Amino acid sequence: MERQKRVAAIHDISCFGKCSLTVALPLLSAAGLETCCIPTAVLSTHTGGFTGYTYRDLTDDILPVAHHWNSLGLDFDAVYTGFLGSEEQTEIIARVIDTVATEDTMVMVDPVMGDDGKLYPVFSHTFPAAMRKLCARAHVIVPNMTEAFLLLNEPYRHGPYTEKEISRMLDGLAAICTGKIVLTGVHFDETSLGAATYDPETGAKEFVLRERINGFYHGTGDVYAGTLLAALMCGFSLHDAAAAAADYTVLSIATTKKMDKDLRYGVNFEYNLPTLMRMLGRNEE
Ligand code: PXL
Repeated sequence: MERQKRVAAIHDISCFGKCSLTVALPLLSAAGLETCCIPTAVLSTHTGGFTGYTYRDLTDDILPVAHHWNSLGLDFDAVYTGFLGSEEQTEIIARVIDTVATEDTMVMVDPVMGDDGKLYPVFSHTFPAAMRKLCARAHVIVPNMTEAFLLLNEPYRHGPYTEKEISRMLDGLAAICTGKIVLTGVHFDETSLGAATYDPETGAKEFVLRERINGFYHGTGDVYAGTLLAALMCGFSLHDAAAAAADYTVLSIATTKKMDKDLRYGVNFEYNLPTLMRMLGRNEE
């Protein structure tokens, strides 16, 4: 049997609303990965559309967890970060990477900061600069269009976009992060939606577009990023991993749409986990 890969996922726990760790852990486990986590905060719900949520900050616990892991001699095939509660946490995560990552560890940063042209209200206007520094440490970044504009320090522009415009944005992001780039929320018309990828090793810029399903479903960025990492860890190329992530996100949205649920409650990604395992080739082992 092949050696089991080990991943560290560093996000908040939103106790209700399916995002961050409650999405990352099951997806990565379904991919057969040993999944460890560092919770950065515990909230009663995510912040997207709910009010009155509780927020327990765990900033002081993050580095001690990493130091303890280090004392045990644990090594990691990937470190994956998402929603971080403060600028201070972005600096602490850089120190976690220094502590637990080796030269063989893939660092994936999802620079969770906003959506639909808006910075999430929990973040100050100086947060994107701090996130930019963390992206510089990554081998893979997965910004959505809002986050890409924030990282580039440019005003947001609604799509549809042109290929030239997306190519220019990928070049700008490549100046911030020398790793692979997967830009989500890309569309050239109103009927499709997907991602653009840039691989600095080959210089290839590619697009993965799928039919758009209307409606804003919360947590889909986390389903996309978790599946992307799962596929990369299973040996998929950047383009194939971006395609698998798009397919699985669309499948999760389509399943949710049939159930007519509150869009804040997150998508039903659980129903199709057996399909994800097949997509990742896990049933053939
Ligand atoms: O899905 C991104 C996310 C993660 N964690 C928390 C959030 C959000 C987006 O709103 O509020 C706490």
